[in-house]
Amino acid sequence: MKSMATQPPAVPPGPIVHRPTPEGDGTVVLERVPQKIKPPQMYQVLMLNDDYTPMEFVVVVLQEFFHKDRETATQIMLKIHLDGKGVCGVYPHDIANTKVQLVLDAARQAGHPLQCVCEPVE
Ligand code: TYC
Repeated sequence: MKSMATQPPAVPPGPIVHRPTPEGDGTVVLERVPQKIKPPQMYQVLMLNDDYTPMEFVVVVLQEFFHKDRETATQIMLKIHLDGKGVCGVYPHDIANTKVQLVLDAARQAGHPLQCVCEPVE
């Protein structure tokens, strides 16, 4: 069996630059420049309220596709029902888009007009 990682993945070292010294005698210093990395832009997946999708269907979607427990799923569903929309989860772009598509496919398959969208966080 493969052993489990105990450390977070190491940040790859930044590039090395060749910097001539101020003396101008041809001496060059090799300098490691810190890597410029940013965390990925995150996207929140929102579900929108409508008058037709059954509450139970929304709760099950939140449990199955967003891994919410029954109580949390019910709270999110009720928030959407009352406020018009609510956040189901926050993910990198590809995962957020996939979640939206899975929800829309399941809703259409079941004949419900449920709407689900994603938008960048901040
Ligand atoms: N408003 C719906 C009803 O009363 C329930 C509902 C909740 C629908 C959340 C969509 O995203 C939704 N049956």
